[in-house]
Order: sequence, then structure tokens, then C-alpha cells
Amino acid sequence: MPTNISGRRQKMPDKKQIDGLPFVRYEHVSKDDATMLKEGKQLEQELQARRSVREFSSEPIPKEVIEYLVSIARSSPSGAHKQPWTFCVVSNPELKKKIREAAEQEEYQNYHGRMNKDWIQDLKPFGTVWQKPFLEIAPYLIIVFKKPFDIDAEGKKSQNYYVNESVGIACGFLLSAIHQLGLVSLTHTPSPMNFLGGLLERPENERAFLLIPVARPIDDCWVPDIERKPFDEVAVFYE
Ligand code: IYR
Repeated sequence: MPTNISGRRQKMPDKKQIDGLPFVRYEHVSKDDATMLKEGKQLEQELQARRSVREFSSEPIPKEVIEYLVSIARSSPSGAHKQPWTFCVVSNPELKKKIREAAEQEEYQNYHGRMNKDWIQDLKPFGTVWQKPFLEIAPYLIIVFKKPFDIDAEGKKSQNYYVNESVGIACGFLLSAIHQLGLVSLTHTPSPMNFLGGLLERPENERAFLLIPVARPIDDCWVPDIERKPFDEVAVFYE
């Protein structure tokens, strides 16, 4: 674990037993209705401005910023608190090149026959192509691995729960934090992406889940002119 990212709380928490189980006091930051409304509106506007970006700047980003991002992602909830994830951070240029070459080999196949007609049509507005230069341009690639099961030091296997949900939520935390720090990313899913486990020499219980380049956008950065579904189409209230 990085030495500059604290895994510990600032002060010793209050502890007690409830029904024979250890509990700690939940330190709650309370906000009144007016504050929630004001901050909720601000946060909603800030996060509505997030976009998937494909035009990355190669300008360096401090490693510590990436460590904070990963540490935010690992704060996510998970099934039975198993934390079934590994975040691999790649900045090594030769490794990025290998990842790009392997991803492009797969994507070439996808764009030349593996994706069906409807899929190709659905991707038209994004102008995506099989070439993935951003995999070398972005200063960091965060490759998120899911762990369908754990293996302890003695080689004994144990199950994890709701692994896709857990790792998906952790990626959501990560994407939100990347945006709030003024950086950009893309949820890239080169498919199939088992080549990542090989290139990064991951153990047998890890499967590549998502590849997230992290960068600043280029100065004159453009994204597809697409709209989100209206609120009323995606939200249903039962009062
Ligand atoms: N994985 C390919 C194709 C692709 C698929 C979806 I679904 C997208 O939203 C975007 C692209 C690629 O990365 O180009």
C-alpha cells in the first residue's frame, strides 16, 4: 500500500459490542435541508458535465493524484465486504505500447466482423475506430480487475459475492472522482480483454473488468453531441 495514503482514521473511533459483534460509531456529517438542496444542485451540475473523452493530453499527472483516485475507488461497498478488486496502474511506456497493440488486435477483429450490423450502427455517433492511440498517450491507464474468488497464502480458495456489482460500483466511484479532479477518462472495454491479465501477469483469480485511461483533456477537446435521457424517462417515484 502506498505510504502516503492513510488507511487509518484520524482519531480512535468509539467502539462497542452489539449482540456480541464489534461495532464502531458512525461519524455522521449532518446537513440541513437548505444545505442539501444547494450542494445537491451543485453536485448534480458538476457530475452532469462529465463526459467520456477520447482526446487525451500526455501532460504528466502527479502519481499521488492517481493514488488518491484508487484509494477513493477502494472505499466502495462490496458483497460481504470482500473487496473483490485489484487496481493496476500502468504508466510504463513500453507496457502501454504492448497494451495498445494487443487491444488494437482485438478491436480490429471487432470492427471487421465480430460486432454485428446494429452494434456498428449504434457506435456511429461516437466515431470510434479500432485504432486506440489514447492507450499510449494518456499518462496513466487504470486497469480494474475483478476477483471472482480469493486465494489465501496457503492456496485455499474462497468465494466472493456480487462481484460484478461490487467492482462496477468501485469503477463508478473512480469515474466520479476523476471528473471532480478536473481529469477525464473513458470506460474502455477492449473485447475480449483477457490479454490484460497476461500482460500484467495477474494471478489466476483475477479477470480484467475495465480499462480506464486517466489524463487531462487536450486544450481544444470535442465530444459527441449526444443528450442524456430526460429525468422523467429514467426515474419513477412511488409516493
Ligand atoms: N470496444 C470497442 C467498441 C465499443 C463498444 C461500445 I458498447 C462503446 O460504447 C464504444 C466502443 C471500442 O472501444 O472501440
